[in-house]
Amino acid sequence: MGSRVISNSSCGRSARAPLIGNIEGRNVKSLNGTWNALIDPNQQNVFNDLFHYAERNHKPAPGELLELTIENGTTLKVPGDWNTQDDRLFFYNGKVWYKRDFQVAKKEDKRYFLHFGAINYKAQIYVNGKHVASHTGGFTSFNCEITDAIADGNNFVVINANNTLTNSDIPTSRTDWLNYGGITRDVNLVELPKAYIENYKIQLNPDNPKEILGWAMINGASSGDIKVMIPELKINESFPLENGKAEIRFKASPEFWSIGNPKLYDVELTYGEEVVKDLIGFRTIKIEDSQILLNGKPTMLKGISIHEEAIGADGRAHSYEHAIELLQAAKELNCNFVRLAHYTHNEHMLRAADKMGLLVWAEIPVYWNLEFEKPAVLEMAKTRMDEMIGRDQNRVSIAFWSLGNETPISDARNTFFRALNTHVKSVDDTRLTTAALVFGGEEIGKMAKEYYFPTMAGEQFDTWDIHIEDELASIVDLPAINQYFGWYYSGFLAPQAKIPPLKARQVMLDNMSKIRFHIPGDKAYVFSETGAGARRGISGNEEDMVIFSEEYQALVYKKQIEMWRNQKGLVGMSPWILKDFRSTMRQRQGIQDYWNLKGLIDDNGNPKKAFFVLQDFYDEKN
Ligand code: GCB
Repeated sequence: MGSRVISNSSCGRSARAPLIGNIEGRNVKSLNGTWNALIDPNQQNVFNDLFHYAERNHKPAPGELLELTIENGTTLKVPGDWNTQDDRLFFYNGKVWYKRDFQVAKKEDKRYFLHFGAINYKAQIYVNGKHVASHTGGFTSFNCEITDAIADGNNFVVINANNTLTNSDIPTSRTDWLNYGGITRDVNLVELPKAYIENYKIQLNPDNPKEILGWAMINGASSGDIKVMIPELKINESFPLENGKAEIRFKASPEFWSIGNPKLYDVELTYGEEVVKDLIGFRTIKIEDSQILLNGKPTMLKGISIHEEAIGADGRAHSYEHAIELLQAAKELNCNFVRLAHYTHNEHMLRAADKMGLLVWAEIPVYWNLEFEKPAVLEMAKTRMDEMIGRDQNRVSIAFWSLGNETPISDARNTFFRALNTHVKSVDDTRLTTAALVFGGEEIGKMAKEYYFPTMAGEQFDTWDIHIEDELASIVDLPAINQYFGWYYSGFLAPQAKIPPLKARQVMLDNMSKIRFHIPGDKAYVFSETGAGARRGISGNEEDMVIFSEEYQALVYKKQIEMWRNQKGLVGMSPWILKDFRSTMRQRQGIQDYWNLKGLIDDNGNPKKAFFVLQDFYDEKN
């Protein structure tokens, strides 16, 4: 059982505090709604002007000349990205100031916190004119204590959100998704007792499924007992605190949570006057003999990748309803597994996946090329992981922690991943680690030389062997491969083989069933991405292979499926992607218009032809 996640933040009565686990199970008041906002594109001195008025919580009087003040500025909905709330902010990367008033009936024997589901990317928080916390990282939750900063009655909070990304950030500014800015997830005011349950972990012992293991941390007291109750299992046990932490261990034989039977138990933790309620499931996940075993049973991962964008509602998904709609679409596809790419999704997704019986791959935005050689970048990645695990460690659906996506091979990068993998294992050993490997141009070049040219010269090959030579495959428990046969790779093959692009695509498709992947150590692996772009409504004959037609996308899926059937050690897949998503990289006018079109459903949830191809394949695997 891994150790507790320790937040790197400073702790005080008005400061960023260690993450409060299970925010849903606490006494909260939502601060969602319409907030005042001021755009600060030039990043010049707005703070001072704003602060001048904000300090006094100045409300403009009729006839008063105020220009740069938030009360006279625009408004934005929270939670929500700014890009899709105002056309002028669609491409905006920079600072926006937010403000809202809130009331507190302040009690002397309580402590007060602000909890943020996520703010992208950097956040500065001020309460009643006082700086109380800062946070970096656009996809994880954080909270700050404001007990000493608030008064009984009216208070106000000012937040500066800045979504500017640099080469030293995680992610960097180069991403194939829209860098949605703002307070993108729920904001809550939290009232807690002086000594409260900070966080806890309650999971099945991975080595003994008849035992439950975990820990609980108390903030504000170091001794006493913490009580754990699972009424349905007749568990009612107390565990003593030592230096504020209790080790939890008891015998139990819970019914397993599984894909067909997502059994969750009511779990109650009590410390002093505080009772925290949660819904927790129990299962084991392992890899043995090149198979994924869920509760000891071989399980094929029939998956789909998902970005955090709502169906039929522009922008970042942020509600439980959005989560249900996305996961429902995955279920219609006959999935039992979702890859939540490429960053930590909101907590609603995990709660919904727990209830719907979907296995989850959870990821941090270590994406493409980071400054892997910099120790600070590794520390940042560890913090992203700690924050994700600290929030989600009791979500039974999460089977895999993904360390990163398509990172170019180098010694520095391998050292980085070895350290990150060891770190994750030390924090949580009830899940498996994974990472999506890049497979691309170089390999295709090699294939062209080794296979295509000799074949043209008359020599016949029965198989196209692809040997994955990336050390990362050995570092993680479950290697995952992103491959785009039938889509990008013809673009590499055509110049190598000196054939026209259309011919290159034909060669690829004709030969896909001959491809055989070989993974170091013959480990079990998944295809974490594959796919092709199609704009719903564009059609063409399959034989014509019209780019962006639904028929061509469907053809690529058919050929992929033929290939999947021939792979040894392939234990699942999560093709790219459930729904079309916004990306500023996709600028083909009249077709893409800033959308990545590899979705199996369009933005409004309408299925494309390939949806049914994958749906049938997954159905057959039932
Ligand atoms: C990839 C990336 C993913 C992209 C996708 C694409 O390999 O991992 O973030 O969106 O390809 O559509 O090119």
